[in-house]
Amino acid sequence: MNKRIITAALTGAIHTPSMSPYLPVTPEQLIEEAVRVHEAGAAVAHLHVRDPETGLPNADQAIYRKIAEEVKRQCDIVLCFTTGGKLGESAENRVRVASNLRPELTSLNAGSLNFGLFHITENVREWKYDWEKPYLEGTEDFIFPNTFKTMRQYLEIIYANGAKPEFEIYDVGMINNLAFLIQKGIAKQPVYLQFVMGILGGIPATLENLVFLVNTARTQIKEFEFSVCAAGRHQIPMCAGSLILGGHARVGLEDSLYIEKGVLAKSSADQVKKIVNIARELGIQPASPQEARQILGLKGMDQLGF
Ligand code: KMH
Ligand code: ZN
Repeated sequence: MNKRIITAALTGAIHTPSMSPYLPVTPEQLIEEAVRVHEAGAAVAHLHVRDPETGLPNADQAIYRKIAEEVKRQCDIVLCFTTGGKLGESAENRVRVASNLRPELTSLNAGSLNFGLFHITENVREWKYDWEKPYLEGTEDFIFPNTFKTMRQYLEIIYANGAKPEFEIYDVGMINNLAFLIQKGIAKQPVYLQFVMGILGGIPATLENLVFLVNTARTQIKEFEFSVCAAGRHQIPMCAGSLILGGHARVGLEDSLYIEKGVLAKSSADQVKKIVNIARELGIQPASPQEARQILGLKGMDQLGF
């Protein structure tokens, strides 16, 4: 059976509460969303956490644990924890979740980039919280730091805790970064690539660029699985392109707040259902969490730290 991994990125650290009433903020909302996306066909839930009162992204370990334990109690979805965290979070705080929770999967951002969000403030008429506008506008002068040193340090921690890194690739040079880390024995094959497309500061979300990324990865990295996530209106078309090229797909309100032009998605599960329907029309079935574990070589739920 042609099985592919559908990931749902539930909340992220990009969108802010004033942009959508459906953006999950509290642990309870995130737990509900993780179960909902599992029912809709997602095999992996990608998790960030936020201050439950204000929605400000953070790296609160107690909140991570509360969500992880409750979701695990309710379903067997794979949990992928971000090591990207809130924009501007310290390197130590970002990666702490890997040693605290000993998850199966964590992100690993494979290079630094300008992470521009200042332009998305235009379509918000009224701000609920004081932090939102400065957080977004501040990205005009923000570089998302992922140096070779922090990548090495993160990978040591991730591997020491039995997790697999999902390498976030925002541009073609990051494939070269990863090829270097593999060659030095710092990153282990087979690797799992998440092509992150359409971020201002990264590679534009076009099919030509996706083919370019896949071909470059085939040239520079021997064994890999790849997935695609794309910002905003590019989300579904680029995920469909990934499926056609043999890849996996990531949707979720972290990357797009919409289900179609001008219509806010009420849940990441709506986007999961949409990409699952497209996959099925292409003769592709969504992988179950267990099948995703086999595809990615994950350690299984009996070795988690939660
Ligand atoms: N926020 C996405 C653009 C991470 O969390 O470490 C990429 C991402 C990376 O999800
Ligand atoms: Zn993320």
